[in-house]
Amino acid sequence: MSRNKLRRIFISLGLAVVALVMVMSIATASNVRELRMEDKCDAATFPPEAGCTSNGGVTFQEFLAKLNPQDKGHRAWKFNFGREHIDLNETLRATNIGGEPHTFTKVQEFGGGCVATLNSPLGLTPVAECSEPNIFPSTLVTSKNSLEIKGVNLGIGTHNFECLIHPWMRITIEVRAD
Ligand SMILES: [Cu+2]
Repeated sequence: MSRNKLRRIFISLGLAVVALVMVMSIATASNVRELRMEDKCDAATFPPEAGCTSNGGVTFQEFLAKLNPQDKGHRAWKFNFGREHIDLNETLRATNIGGEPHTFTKVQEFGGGCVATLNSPLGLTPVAECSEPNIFPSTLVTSKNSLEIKGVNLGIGTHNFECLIHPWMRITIEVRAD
């Protein structure tokens, strides 16, 4: 076998390895699990401070009617995941498909949010995380936007997430070893 031919074989082998590594990294990057943050707010009837940008069909009157300790808030405001765990190498992507801003905040214990006017009719007191100064800017997700959290950054175990505006929006997600 000529030296040139051998070199060409080595080069193509090298290129094959590079291509394989690229394919593998793309496969890893697509390990995203989609979670939806939902609401059905109606921009026409919600007060401006609610920041509602859609016509979801639930009027502010209907929303308020569910804001009591028995109903625990309107059911259309929810985190929708369809599963209860992710793997350590996966990424959780929480996308706000509703019309209002929501937070996707990891909390030590579920409790009230940080908005007194929503807490009090529910009979809830704020979670400890409300006193963290950057908690809103770092976990707020406005309509049509998303927040990504890597499993490795959460660590193995169970994690509670809550909306600090609508505190009945809650989910517990387990991160499992791969
Ligand atoms: Cu919310």
